[in-house]
Amino acid sequence: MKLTYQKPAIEWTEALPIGNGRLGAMIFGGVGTETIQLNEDTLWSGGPRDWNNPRALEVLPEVRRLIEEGEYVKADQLCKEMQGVFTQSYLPFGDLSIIFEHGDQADSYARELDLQQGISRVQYKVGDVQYSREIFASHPDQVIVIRLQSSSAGMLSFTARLDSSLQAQSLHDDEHWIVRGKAPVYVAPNYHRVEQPIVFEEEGQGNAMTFEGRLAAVTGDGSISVDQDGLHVRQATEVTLYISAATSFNGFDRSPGREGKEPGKLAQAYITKVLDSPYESLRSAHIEDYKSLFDRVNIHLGERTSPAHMSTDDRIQKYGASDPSLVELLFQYGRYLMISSSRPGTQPANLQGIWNKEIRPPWSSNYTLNINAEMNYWPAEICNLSECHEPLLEFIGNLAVTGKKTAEINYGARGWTAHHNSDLWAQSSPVGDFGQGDPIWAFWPMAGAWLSQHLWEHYAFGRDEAYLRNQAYPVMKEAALFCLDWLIKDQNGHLITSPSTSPEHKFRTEDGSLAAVSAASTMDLSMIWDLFTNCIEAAEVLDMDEAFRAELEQARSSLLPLQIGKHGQLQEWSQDFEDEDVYHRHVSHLFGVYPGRELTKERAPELFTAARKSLERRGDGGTGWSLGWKINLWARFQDGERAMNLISNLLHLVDANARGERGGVYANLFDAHPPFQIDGNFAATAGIAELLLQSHQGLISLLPALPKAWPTGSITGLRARGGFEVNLQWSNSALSEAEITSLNGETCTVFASVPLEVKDQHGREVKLLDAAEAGCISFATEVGVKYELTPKLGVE
Ligand code: FUC
Repeated sequence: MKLTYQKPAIEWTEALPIGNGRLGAMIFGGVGTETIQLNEDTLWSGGPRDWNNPRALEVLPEVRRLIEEGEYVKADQLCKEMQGVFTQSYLPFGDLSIIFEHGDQADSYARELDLQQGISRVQYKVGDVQYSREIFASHPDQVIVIRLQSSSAGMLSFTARLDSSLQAQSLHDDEHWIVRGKAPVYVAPNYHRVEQPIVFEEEGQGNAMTFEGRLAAVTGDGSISVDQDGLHVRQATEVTLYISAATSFNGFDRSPGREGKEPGKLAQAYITKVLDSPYESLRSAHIEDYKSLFDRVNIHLGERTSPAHMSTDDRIQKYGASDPSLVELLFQYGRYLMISSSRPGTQPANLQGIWNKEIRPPWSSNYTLNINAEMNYWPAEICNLSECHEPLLEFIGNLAVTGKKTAEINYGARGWTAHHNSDLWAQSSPVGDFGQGDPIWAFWPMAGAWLSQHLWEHYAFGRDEAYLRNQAYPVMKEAALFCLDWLIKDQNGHLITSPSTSPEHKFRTEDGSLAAVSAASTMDLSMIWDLFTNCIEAAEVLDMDEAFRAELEQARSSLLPLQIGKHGQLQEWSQDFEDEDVYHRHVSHLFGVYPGRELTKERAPELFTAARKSLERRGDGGTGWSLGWKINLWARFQDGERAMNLISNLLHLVDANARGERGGVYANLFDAHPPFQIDGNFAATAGIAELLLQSHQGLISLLPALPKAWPTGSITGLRARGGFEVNLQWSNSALSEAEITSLNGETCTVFASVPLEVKDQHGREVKLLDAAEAGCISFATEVGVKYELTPKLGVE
């Protein structure tokens, strides 16, 4: 479980990421100069603003009329008047550079990222002296720790400094090197052309976010001094460097300038706290904390087929998915990245997780809510990192606050809504700078419906009823209220959405022009079905809101039915329009297959077949995240071979400077849209799990889509809905044993392709109940008990 390389990184996408949820670092591992690029997850441009637009409500009836009359292009135009501001941008914190006196020439160079310990290491020899570095981001201690060592006494001499590319000063006190700065008050998205894309406020205005970083060193035998050039260490054998960082961010609804925290105090406090701790105790606290999450899941898909010493980028290029252990690494890397970018109390992982070097990163490195932000969290529950899901769940709560105003002002609706993009400030309106955006992405008031699925799924897996009652359901209910008000009746009395888009994919109108908005895209209807269904089930669990439940049931049954088009495909729009691009990267209309649960073979066989046809038509190409979505979809279609093809396409090495629609991974295994976007990493992890275990149909399906390439293997610690933890072993491409631990004492229903018998952890036979579903077994469980399921001997 290591990423390994025999040379330092030159490109950022060769550098290795570490993180503690809040602090992130990209380690280049240079010999003469080490560069460590730093991030702090609350360092964003801007502050809370008014992004709502009363004009939206004024033009809404006219937009709806145009759509009804089939004037889609005109409707698109008018829809532009419904927009608000662009979101703000996630920012880089700074760069640490360490300039070594030993120079650049080294032998026996190696660097690695150890996923088992959450530590990155660099080693090399200069002459006879062996140098080594160990770097980690500690969650318990909230600092980045860098341990430098030389094999001969006193051979470490260097100068280190931390600098920022924002409006910042680098200074020092007697002991620490300090960087102190201000974030811009405005950063335009990288795709938006404006004269002044980055705006810092004038002196004395006091609205901007401020930040501070500190660097300190401890050594046993060397000398340490600080001056205006940096922090100097001379003739040491062992040195530990500590980096702390903080911003004035004090909540999504508070001015980071006027009502902010004091970053200087925070950065100082973090560092003072660790200076007296021995390195070993910081290191073991970090490892213990990290392993408590990482070790929950073990995976084995087959023996390594690439040579043991081959570097990770070579393995990707020469072996790709044909090396099962590289697929294991990809799977665990997604879990590693989640642990490193999303912890209780931090911000949710954004488009780049927490790792970003640019002031104007691609798409502002924001929260893109029409797929990417949700995709980030697909592995959280199934891959046993439920607490890492929390930052998103909290964030949804913030959006429900800002989005309530948007619902009211823009649409005159109850409840809350959010659109295609959001940011640290929980922006909830459409983006586009009041008419500059294309409605194909800017107009999409459905984020509340999609995000609410995460609130429900956290309960579906963990069964925490207090959480459902106090945190999740109230927000889900308000999202549903918005949808109830947003839905209108068509001439036949069906409920439809209008205006409606299928994210980022246009259709051809009768005269061949391209248009974005129409009525009732399949995705809208599927997400509303999902939200209403989840709300109904939640209210049942909580035994409340009977009348509301009935209203939702009524509305759900009145939704315009999904339709099958002329190619036998699941229609993407309510009319059987031609696609702008049949290979388009978004597969929004397949929401009901994954991540939803509306379309299954059992519930809706014809639509399920049509959905599969749609996916076939889309092909096996796409951006990184698009490939990731398709892995999950093929898993739900129980086609392991097709999923394997997608995994193979994703494990394609992408050049650091490539752009476009052919996805893959970079040398550091980061997902390449390209450019870098972390969503594809998370989707790949979720998809690999989904091939081995599914639980979206009220039962646990074991090895539903095992690819032939992994005839023998095992996975432990996956979670299934209903409060179960599952270990699986298989050989000859068939299940040999499953262990299911019940965390909530619910009845367990299991489907596998072989007949099974069940014993409890003491070897006692467990009585089977009558299973409602054909081919399944069902048994009652007790909390905390592990059940062993094995194929019945002699039964084929
Ligand atoms: C959506 C996608 C793009 C990109 C962007 C961040 O708009 O269509 O491909 O991933 O999000």
